[in-house]
Amino acid sequence: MKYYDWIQHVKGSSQFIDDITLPEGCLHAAIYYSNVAHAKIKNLILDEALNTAGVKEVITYKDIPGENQIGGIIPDETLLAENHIHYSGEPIAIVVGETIHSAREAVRKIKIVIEELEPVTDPRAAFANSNILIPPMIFSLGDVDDAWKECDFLVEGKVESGAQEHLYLETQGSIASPVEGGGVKIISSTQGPTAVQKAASRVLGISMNKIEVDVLRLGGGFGGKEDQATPFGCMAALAAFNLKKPVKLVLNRKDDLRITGKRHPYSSDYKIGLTKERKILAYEAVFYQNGGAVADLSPAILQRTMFHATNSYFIPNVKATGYSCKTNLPPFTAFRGFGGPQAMFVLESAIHKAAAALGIDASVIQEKNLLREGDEFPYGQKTKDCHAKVCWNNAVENYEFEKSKNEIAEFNSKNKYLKKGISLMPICFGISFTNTSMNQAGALVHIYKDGSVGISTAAIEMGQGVNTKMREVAGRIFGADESRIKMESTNTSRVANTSPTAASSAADLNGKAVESASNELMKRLKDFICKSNGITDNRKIEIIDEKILIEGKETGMNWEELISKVHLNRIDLSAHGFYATPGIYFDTKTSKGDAFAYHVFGTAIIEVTVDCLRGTFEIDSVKVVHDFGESIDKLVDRGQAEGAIVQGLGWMTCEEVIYNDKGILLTDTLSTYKVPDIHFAPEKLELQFLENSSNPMGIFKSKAIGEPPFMYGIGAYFAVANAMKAYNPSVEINYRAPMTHERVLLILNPVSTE
Ligand code: MTE
Ligand code: LUZ
Ligand code: MOS
Repeated sequence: MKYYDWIQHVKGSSQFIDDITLPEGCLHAAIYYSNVAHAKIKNLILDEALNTAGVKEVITYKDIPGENQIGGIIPDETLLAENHIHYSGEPIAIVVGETIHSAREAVRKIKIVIEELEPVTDPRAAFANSNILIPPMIFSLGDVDDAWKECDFLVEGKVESGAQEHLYLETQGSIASPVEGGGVKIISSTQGPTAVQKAASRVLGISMNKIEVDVLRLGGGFGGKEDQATPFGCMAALAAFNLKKPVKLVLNRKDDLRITGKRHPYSSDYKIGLTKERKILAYEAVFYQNGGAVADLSPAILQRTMFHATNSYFIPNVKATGYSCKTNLPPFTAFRGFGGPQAMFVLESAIHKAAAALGIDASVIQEKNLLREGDEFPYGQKTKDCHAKVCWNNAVENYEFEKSKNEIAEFNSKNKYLKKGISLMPICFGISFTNTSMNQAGALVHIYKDGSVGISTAAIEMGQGVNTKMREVAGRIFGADESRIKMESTNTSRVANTSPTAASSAADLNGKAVESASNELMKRLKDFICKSNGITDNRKIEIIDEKILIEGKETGMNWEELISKVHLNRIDLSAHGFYATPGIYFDTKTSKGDAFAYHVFGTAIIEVTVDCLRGTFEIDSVKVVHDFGESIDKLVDRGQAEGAIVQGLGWMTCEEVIYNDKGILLTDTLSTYKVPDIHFAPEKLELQFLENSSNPMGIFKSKAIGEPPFMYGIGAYFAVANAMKAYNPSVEINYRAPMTHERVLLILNPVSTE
C-alpha cells in the first residue's frame, strides 16, 4: 500500500515542533527585536525585564560564547545586534522564561535608547550610494551592442516585482537541549539541518560533532527555512547551552512575519530588439535585486536570476547584469523559484510591451523564439532533450488556444465592463544547485532483522512528498512492500554534511543516494542467495512482491525469511549511499558552464475575467502541459504542480508585501496580506503530463517538480493586462507586479492629482 503522510496530517497525528512533548524543566524563549529600520544602539536597559516574575535570563550578543556570526555565504550577519540596527525586525536579545507568557511579558519591558538613522528601502537608491552586497554579475552571449543595429524594432522599459511572504503554516521554531559532554541537540523546523549545525557550532564555539540537528518534518518551508531557520535554531541552542536547560523557541505569526525575509523584490530595466520576422535578436536586462540588510542567500538567488534571464527562449545576443542592493529591510531570502521568476517576469513584460507596440499578440513573439534542440543559453550550456516547443504545441492544440481566443473576442464584444483575457506562459527551469558543490546527498538504509526497513536521508519532508518518493525508490529496488519501509527523521548524526532541501533537487539527489545504498544491500542479499544455492551469477536472482525467484522460478523463500537468514549469517544489513550529480560545472569567473543536470519545460494557458468597473477579477482557468519526465508518483507531482501554480498566481496578482518608507512592514497580519485561498484558486486547473519524456539524470527518469510550475503564474499578469486592454486599448500597463484588484482599478481609472 502506498503511504502518503497527508493521511496522518488530516487525522492530526503528524508531529510538528509545537506538538513535541517537552522535556522536564523546559524553558521558553521570546525574541526582542528592533522596531526601527536603521539606528545606532546607545543603551539597552534590561533591569525591568530581568525582574519579571518567571524570567531566567536575557541574552544579548555579549553572552555569546563563540562568534556572533551566522552568515551562510558571506559572514555579514550577526545572530544578535551589537551596536547597530540594520532593519526593523532585527533580533537584539533573547528572553528566557519559565513560560512563554513570562518571556513575552519581559520582552515588552526591555527599553532601548537609539539614535535613528535614515533608512534606505529602495534598491536603486541603495545602488546609487554604492550600497551593494556583492560585486555585480554579468552573463552575456553574442554582442548586444552590435545587434541593436540589426534590429527593426526596439522597445525599452522598466519592470517591478514585489516581495512574497512564504506563509508556511508552521512558523519558525526550535527546541534545543543540552547534552552530556557540552553539546546540544537541536530539533529545528529547517530545510537545512547542516546549516543550523554549522552556524550553532560557530555561535557556541564548539565543533560540529557536538551538535545534533534533528528534523521530523516541516509544516511548509517554500525556501523560507533554507537559510532563515538557522537564527532560531542558534538562539534556542545558545539559550540551552548557557542556561543548561532545554529551551523552546517558536515564533508567533506576527513575529515571524516581521522578523523573517521574503521573496526578493526586483526593479529592472530592459531593452529588447526584434527583426521584422519577430525574431528576438537582442535583449539586455539590468536587475536591481532588493537584498535587504545582509547577504543571506541573495548572491545565489541573483545568480539564478541571471541563469533564467532568457527563460524558455533562444536569444542570440544577451547581456544581463545583476546588482544585489543592500537596503534597510529584513534580509530577503529563498522562495520557490529562487530569483528565476523575477527574471522571467522581466522578459515576459518586454515581449508583451513589444507585441503591443507591434499590434500583435505576445504569443506570436513567444512562439517564434522558443528554445530548440542544441540552442545555447547565455551561460554556455546547450539544450538537450529540449521540450519547449512540444509543450507549447501540445498546449495550443490540446487546449484549443485559437478557439478560446475567438470565444474571448466574442465575449468581449458583447460585454461592456466584463472583459476576458488570455495569455500563454512557457517555462524553462534549470535543475541543480547553481553552486556545483551543493549537488550531493547521502542516505543510510537499515534492514532490520524482521525484514522492516528504516531509511535516513538528507532530505527534509516539508509537504512536497519527498519521503513518499524515497519509499518508492527503496521499495522498487528491494521488491518489498512499501508498508515495510519507514522514513526516519533527518538527522545530522545519521546523514552528515547535508545540502539543504532546496532547488527542487531533493528527490533526485537523495533518491539516487537511496538507490545506491539499496543497490548495495541488494547485491549482498543476492550474493548470499547465490552462495547458499551454488549459483555464480547473481543476475539470476530477483525479488518480486517479496518472493525470492531464481531464473524466474519461485524458491518458496520470502523476504522475511531471507533477511532473517542473512542476519544469522552475519552479513551487514546496513548501507550508506552517496550521490553527486556528474558532469556539471560552472565557472563563476567567465559565467559559463553546464551548470544544470537538465531543464524542466512546460507551457500554461491562463484565462481571466476582469470586472473593469470594479477592478476585481477572477482566474477562470489554468491549463498546462508540463514535462514531468517519467513521474515516480503522479499524485504527489500533480499536487506539487497545483500548489506551485496557485502560489505563482498569488505572487503575481494578490499578495502584496508593503514596507513603508521607514522600512516598517505594514502587512504584518493576515487581514492586511492576502494569500490565495480556495476562492482565489482558478475555477479550472487542468494538467497534462507531457508524453514520451524521459530523463536519464533524474531519479527513475523523473524530473524535479517543486519549483518550476510556480512560474506559470506569471501568465496571469498578462492575461489580466490583456483583458484591461480589451476594455481600453490605450491603457498603459505599468509592468508592476502584483496586479492586485486595487491596481487594476487605479490603472483603468487614473485618479487625477490636480
Ligand atoms: N511543497 C510543500 N507542500 N511545501 C513546501 O514547503 N517547498 C517548495 C517545493 N514544494 C515546498 C513544496 C520548494 S521552494 C522546493 S525547493 C521544493 O519543494 C523542495 O523539495 P524537493 O526538492 O523535494 O522538490
Ligand atoms: N538554493 C541554493 C537554491 O543554494 N542554490 C540554488 O541554486 C537554489 N535554487 C533554487 C532554490 N534554492
Ligand atoms: Mo526552494 S526556494 O529551493 O527552498
